[in-house]
Amino acid sequence: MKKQLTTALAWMAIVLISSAGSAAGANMLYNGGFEGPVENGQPKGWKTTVNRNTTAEISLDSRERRNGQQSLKVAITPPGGRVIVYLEEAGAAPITPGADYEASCWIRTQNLDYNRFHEAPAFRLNFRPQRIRPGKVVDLINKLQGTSGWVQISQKATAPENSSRIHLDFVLTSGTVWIDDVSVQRAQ
Ligand SMILES: [Ca+2]
Repeated sequence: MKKQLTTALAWMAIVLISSAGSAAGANMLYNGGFEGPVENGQPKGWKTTVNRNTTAEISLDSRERRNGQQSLKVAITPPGGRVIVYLEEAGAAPITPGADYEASCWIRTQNLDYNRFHEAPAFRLNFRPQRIRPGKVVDLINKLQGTSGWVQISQKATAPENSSRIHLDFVLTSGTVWIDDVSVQRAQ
């Protein structure tokens, strides 16, 4: 009887570890596909901020999506400005300091451009409270110029010793961007 109980506890431990997302290959983001509900005007697990003097429309789009029922759509009117879409603290499982992580997303763009300050749209990966310097940044103009349709963008980073969570965001400047299937995984 005692042995059976020990086996059951061992099983529970395995299930708990894998559901916390620390196993390699599991997506640590809870709403990376933007399928969750809208809470306080924001997609669950995410926050969006629109800078002053920026005209933007942010919505969940059920027509243009890579997976599931919807994607996040951000449409910024020329001459552009700055919208930040960032992962909320509670939007991902905690990380293991010293481990390697790969962040990936799928993006589709239309009339993507710099803003009036010549700032480029970007997909950024970092950690908190301790950050990596420099942080990982993919310039979306550089990566997506001349493309149409959904494109996958990935980047890797090692979590610093005093970090406990991922900081992931999109800086959007001008034009329309659809984002779907965002994931962060332990690198294999
Ligand atoms: Ca989706």
